[in-house]
Order: sequence, then C-alpha cells, then structure tokens
Amino acid sequence: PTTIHLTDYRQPDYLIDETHLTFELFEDHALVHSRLAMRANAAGEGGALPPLVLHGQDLVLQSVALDEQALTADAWQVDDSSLTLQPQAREFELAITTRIEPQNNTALEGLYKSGGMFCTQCEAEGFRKITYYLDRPDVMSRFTTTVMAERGSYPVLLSNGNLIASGEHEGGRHWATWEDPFPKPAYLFALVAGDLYRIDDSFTTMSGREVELRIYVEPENREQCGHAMDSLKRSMRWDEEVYGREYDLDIFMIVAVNDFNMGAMENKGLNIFNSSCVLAHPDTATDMAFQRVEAVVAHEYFHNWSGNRVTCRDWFQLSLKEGFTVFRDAEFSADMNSRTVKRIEDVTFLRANQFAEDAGPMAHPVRPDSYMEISNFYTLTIYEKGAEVVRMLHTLLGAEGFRKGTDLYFERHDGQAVTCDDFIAALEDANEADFTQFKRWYSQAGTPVLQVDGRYDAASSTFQLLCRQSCPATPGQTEKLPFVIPLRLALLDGEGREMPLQLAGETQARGTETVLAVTEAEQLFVFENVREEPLPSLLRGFSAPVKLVYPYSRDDRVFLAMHDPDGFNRWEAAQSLAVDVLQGLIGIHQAGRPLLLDQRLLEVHRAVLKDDSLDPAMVAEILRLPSEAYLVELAEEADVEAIHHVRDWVRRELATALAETMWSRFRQLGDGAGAYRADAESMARRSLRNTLLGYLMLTESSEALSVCVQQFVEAGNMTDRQAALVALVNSPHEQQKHAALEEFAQRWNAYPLVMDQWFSIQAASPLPGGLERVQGLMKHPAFTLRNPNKVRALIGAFANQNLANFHRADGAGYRFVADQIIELNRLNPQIASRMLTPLTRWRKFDEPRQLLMKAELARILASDDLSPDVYEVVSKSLA
Ligand code: HT7
Ligand code: ZN
Repeated sequence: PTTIHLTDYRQPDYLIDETHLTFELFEDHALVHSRLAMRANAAGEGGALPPLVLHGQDLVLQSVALDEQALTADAWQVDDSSLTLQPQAREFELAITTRIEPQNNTALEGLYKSGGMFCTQCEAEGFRKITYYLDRPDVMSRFTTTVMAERGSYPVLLSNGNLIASGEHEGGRHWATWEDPFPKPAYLFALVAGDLYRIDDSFTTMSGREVELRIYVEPENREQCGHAMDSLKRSMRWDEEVYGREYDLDIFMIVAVNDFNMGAMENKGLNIFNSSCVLAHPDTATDMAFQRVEAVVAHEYFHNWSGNRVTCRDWFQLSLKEGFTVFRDAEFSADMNSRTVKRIEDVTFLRANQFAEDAGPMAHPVRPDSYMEISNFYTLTIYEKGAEVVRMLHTLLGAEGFRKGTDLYFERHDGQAVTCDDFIAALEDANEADFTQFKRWYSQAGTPVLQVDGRYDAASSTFQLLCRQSCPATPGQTEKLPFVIPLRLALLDGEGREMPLQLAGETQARGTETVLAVTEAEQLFVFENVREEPLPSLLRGFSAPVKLVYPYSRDDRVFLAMHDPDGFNRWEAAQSLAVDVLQGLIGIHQAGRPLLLDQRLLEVHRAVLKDDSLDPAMVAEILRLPSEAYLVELAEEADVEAIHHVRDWVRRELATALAETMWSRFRQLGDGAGAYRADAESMARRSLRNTLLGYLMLTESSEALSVCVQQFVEAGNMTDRQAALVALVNSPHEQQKHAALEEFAQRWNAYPLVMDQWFSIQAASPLPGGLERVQGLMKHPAFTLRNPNKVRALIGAFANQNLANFHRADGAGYRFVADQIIELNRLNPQIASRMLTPLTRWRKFDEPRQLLMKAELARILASDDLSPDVYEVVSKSLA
C-alpha cells in the first residue's frame, strides 16, 4: 500500500455538478447505472484537458458513454483502483454501468446485505465500491437516485433527500426515485432496500417548518424505538437552542441494521445505524445502552451541520467534523444528564484509551500528516482528543465567543469542503483572537505532561505556581513546541473554601476560579493577597488533555476528595489517591511483601458512601477503582499479574471493611421495584446500587449471594439483571453462575443485542480459564465472525477487558486473537484492523510477553492477502 501525504493535496481536476444513479437490485448481483454531469475544474478555456481518473474498486465495468456516445474498451484504462479516460470537452456527461455483488460483500463497505436488507456504508471510501466516481470529499454533487427491486422482499426503497416519484414494474418489481437538493460528497450517499417497519413522528423547527421523522427497523424491533425518537427530537431542539442550527430537509430518516462496522453514519437525511445504537427497551437494554443511543443519535444528527452542510476538504481534516461533533454531542449529553458524571466518564475513557494510543506506535496528530488506509484513522485521537481540542477553544473563548465563532464558521462555509484551519480562522475572526500557537494541538501528537509546583510565601502573602510543560516523542516527531494549555484552577483555604484570585500585574481580581493560559515551556504565575497557604485545585473539569503532575501528598488528595467544591476535582482527587495507593501496593506485591491497605482510601470511600448530598452516580464513580487498562497506561512496564492481583485485593479489602456501610446504602437505595425510568436520577440510583452489589458479592457472604440471585431472577429491567449476572459470573458460585447464564441465554436467544452482552460478560471475566471459555463460545450458534457486534462482544472484550487471560504467560491469548485477525482480514479488514490494537501495545509489557506479542504480529504480517488496513497497523507497530 502507498502512503498518502497531506502536503500532496491538490484540487480535483474535474467536478461533478449532478449525479443520477439507478440501482437494479437482484439476489445475486446489482447493476449500478450512473449519469454524471461533469466539468473541468481549472479556470479558463484553452490548454489540454487532463485525463479523468475515477476511483473504483471491486467493480465489473459494463459500459461507458461520453455525451451519449458509447465508448469502446480502447478508449479507457481500468485497473484495481481506477478508470481513466480522456474527456474531449470542458463540460460533458459521463454514463457508466457497473455490476457488483452486494450479497458477497462481507467487508460491509459500499453496498452490502445485512440480513435480508440492502444497505450502504460509503464513508470514507466506500462509494468507489459501488461505481466509478471522484470519491473524495471535496467533490460535491446533487444526487438523484432511483432504486429498483422486487416488491415482496424489498417493499421499502430509500435514499437521501425527498421521494419524488415511485412506481411498479412488471414481474413484481417496483421503484422509487429520491432527490437530494443539497450538494454532497459521495461519502454521504446512502441507499436502503428492505422489509422494514416504520415508526413515525414529527418535529416543528424553530422557523415553524414541519419535519417528518421516521425510524425504520426490522418488524420485531418496533417496540424498541421510542428512546431513539425522543433523543432525536431533543437533539433537534438542542441544536437550535445552543447553536442556532435548524434542520433543512422535510424528512429525516434513521434505519437500523444488524451488521455495521461502526456505531452509525450521518448520510444526508438517511442516517444508517448499527442497531445497537438505536434499539433500547428497559427489558433488553441497560442504562449504559440507553445513554449510548441518546449520544449516537445526537452525534449523527449534529453532523447535519458539522459534517454535511460544512464538510471536510480531505480526510486529513477528519477531526474537523468528528472532533467538533463529539464535543457537541458531549455537551448535549451533559445538558440532558449530570454534567459532572458525563465529564468523569469521558475523561476516564480518554485517559485509559486515547492516552495509550498517543503513546503507542499508531500515535498521530489530530490532523494527521499521512496515512495508508483512511479507515485506520477513525481513531480516539481524531474523535476524543479532537473533541478535547474543541473544548479548549470553547474554554478559551467562553460560551458566547465560541458561539460567535461557530455562527461565522457555518455562515462562511455553508456548502463547502473546508479545513481545520478554516474552522480556527472563523473562531479567530469572530473574536479577534490569535490561535497560531494553539494550532499545535492539531499538528503535534502525544500527550503533554504539565508539571506544576506551588510555593507559598507567608511574608508577602503570595502563592507562586511554576508550570513546566513537555511532550514525549511520537513516531516521526521527536521535538515538540509548547502547547497552549488552558489551566482551570482555584485555591482552597484550610476549610476547603475557594479564595479570591489576584494575579500579580493585573488590576482586576479574577473571582475564585480562573483559567490560566500556559503557553511557555516554563512559566511562573504569582497570586497576590493570598491570606493563608492554599491547596490548589488544578485542571478543573480536565481543562486540557494533559498529564498533570503536582506534588500532592496523600493527605492533600484526601482533603480535596472530601472538600473540593468542584465535583469533577473531588472525583479526580479520590481517583488519584486510589492510583497512588494501587501503584504503591503493586510495588510491594512485586517485592513479595504483604499488602496493607492505606486506611485513608477506605475513609474517603466510607465518607462518600455516607454523604447523602452527593449525586449517587458520583458516589458510584468514586467507588469505582481506576481500571486495569488505566493502570497499564500509567506504568512504565506493566506487570499484568500484579496489577490484576492488587486491584482485586483492594476491592475485596474495601468490600470487607465497608460491608456494613455498603449494605445500609444498598438497602436505602431501594430494590429497583416500580416502573423503569430512564431519567438521570433513576439511572444514578441503579448505578450506585449495582456498584455496591458488585462489592458486596466480593465478601462472599451468603446474604450477598441470595440478594444477587434474587435480583437476577426478579429484576424488572436489563440494567439490574445484567449487573447481577456480571457479579455471579465473576463469583466462585459455580452452580448459580451456570444456572444464570443458561437461563439468560434461553430467555434472550432471539435478541442479538442481548446475546452480545451475554458473550461480552463471559469474555471479560478475569477468572482463570478465560481463553478456553471464549474458544468454547466461538462455537455457540449465536456467534459469527461475520457480524462486527459479535466480534467486538467476544474477541474485543477478551483482548481489551480481560487483562489476566489475554496476557497469559504462555502467549495462548495472543495466538488466539492473532488467529481471529487472520481470518477476519479475509472477511472484514476494517474489523480485523481494529482487533489488532491490544497486540500493538507490546512495548508496555515484560520482555517475554513482548516477544510473544511481536511473534504474533510477525505471523499476521506474513499471512496471505493482507489488506492495507491490517498491513498498515501491523507494520507500523513493529517498526
Ligand atoms: N462518520 C461516521 C464514520 C463511519 C465509518 C468510518 C469508517 C468505516 C465505517 C464507518 N461507519 C461510520 C460515523 C460518525 O462518526 O458519526
Ligand atoms: Zn461522527
């Protein structure tokens, strides 16, 4: 595979003003007829016309006509990836017919079949698997699409935009024509044909237009769409209120499919969703699934402006739409639920996963410089770090300034394909700001380290904060220049109250919380009139995606965990205390000395458990110890056995010592009876109660076991039932565990998404014999490597969430995952490539494990017919 560089970007030689597509769909093939109104892009007449090079892959070319004249085969050249011909005029009509086989498309890119339905996935470069085209985001065209299929099996025929005509053909076939008035790049094209049930609703926009809302699902899922529809309406309202963005077509459709490589796709007017991100019913979906549906529906809807109306010039700019849209959906979720808890969840995820990516062999800037396979760059860096970068801009400008900037961005670039620089320029111009240095966040990879030291001088009543920043080397980038790091902070007095902030050299006081912009490698900030030695509360709300180092003692962390008025930093203090305690104990365990729990951690947990004023979801977050993945990320060399052993030991110690307090809080939270409610308060209650159940089961008391079994049997919703199942599966109670697993599988075997949970719970269980259990489950009739959700549920959960078993010292876990990747490489390269991530992290582990992991990567590299997706990740991770 070749490497594509950002610096090689050139404008397209030709543009496509109109795209007319006709699809004839059959069981064993599809014919795609395209008619393109094209013109040369270069200004002016004169000069030779360049050759027209269209993208195309896995296509059988049937015919080509230029201005209605059929061409003979000597007038074009075709290879694996393109069709080249020579236009004779600056403006012309090109007509092409291709033949494809959607029923054999297991890569789920282009036009494929999911169950009995035809559907498409064109981002990033899937359209070229449908027909020859200029498949690049800066070529925007008005699409008209006719879909023809047999009426009995495919009564519903959909594409982007508005339905403008439909009719019958002889022999039981029918057709429908859709017209999308908005020019769009090919990656936003969509088509669906199937036997689907339709749920209808409507939304009146802020200007009073009525929009038809439709969700299409397989008929048996029709009761599971209410939450997605509510989420959609709330998203539409929120985008009007917060960003002034109104929906533009008369119809908005969502279709749920079972086989999908990612979460969902924002095709114009016709979003296609992984069914896991649409369907939610209390009987079958957990609270987490409800929240994911809400977030993904919002995310895809928000793309209508941040992505569709204003799109990316090239794929190096992917974070322009993804980072911004993740930021928008995170703010939406924060407004719909608890803001602090949402932030805690996102920061936890970022630190355990994106930080690891930024420190690994695939590390890349938010705007990468090069790639081999763009599908590999739908990463946590593009999405989550990209969203943090937008969040920092929001922090620096304030909500009002940020809104002025986004208004200008949407107004200035509506209908265009633009760059991250254009986004920044709009924010700058609307605010008279200068983000030249800030833009280093787009070009430099790696997680910066922000080292802060504080010194109080009682004589002068000053408090000095010395900030030093650095950023580790990443592939291709050894030296980094200083970033702009927004540091939100307060100074707390001995009672935990925020003190007034007065910076030396400034006349205006800054209130009791401020944001400092750290811009130098080393920078001193001096606060004056500080009446007593403060304890700083730093990086509040995780105001920048950095690793903060401050010489807090454990007592300082306890104090902040108990007193910081900022909820996020209270959690952060408890979390960092737990990290410190766990890291200390890991060292003690490695030295073969007996473990002893620091009582301060226990007392913090006891105090929050007893604090009725705290949101129960916050209590649950504080009680949840740092994950094994995060501890691996923080370690220089991760000792998997020690990490697993010590974390498990601390959980048991906490459970034993706090059993009484936990029982009383557990009972006080009620038994979950009564109608299920998906509101934040009810979810918070279930979250804490089930966290406590997990702890109480560690005490191995018969009472805990019977409460857990009872909850499993009697639960009125999937959240409680699943929490009980997890606790049983991870317990030593073999009989109850097997009975529960059996009962669960029997009851839910007709529900693929519930069975995904069943696979995943078992795959993630750290008890010995995990690999053999997973190997056994691969043979279960509900499992198939062809369905990405199943692969993620079983192989993904095993490799990412089951540290103890995946990293077995004999390397059998690695061998198993490598075998699956080799098989998946044939079927679905995108999914194969994603499954590689845990193996690419080999540098984190001890030498024997490094050798075993590298050997598996080398075996994959040597296997036949390697896709560019897998090749890129394996070769870069071994480099
Ligand atoms: N913009 C969408 C990206 C996407 C995708 C990319 C590669 C392969 C398959 C895919 N399915 C969806 C999703 C989003 O961020 O909204
Ligand atoms: Zn997106």
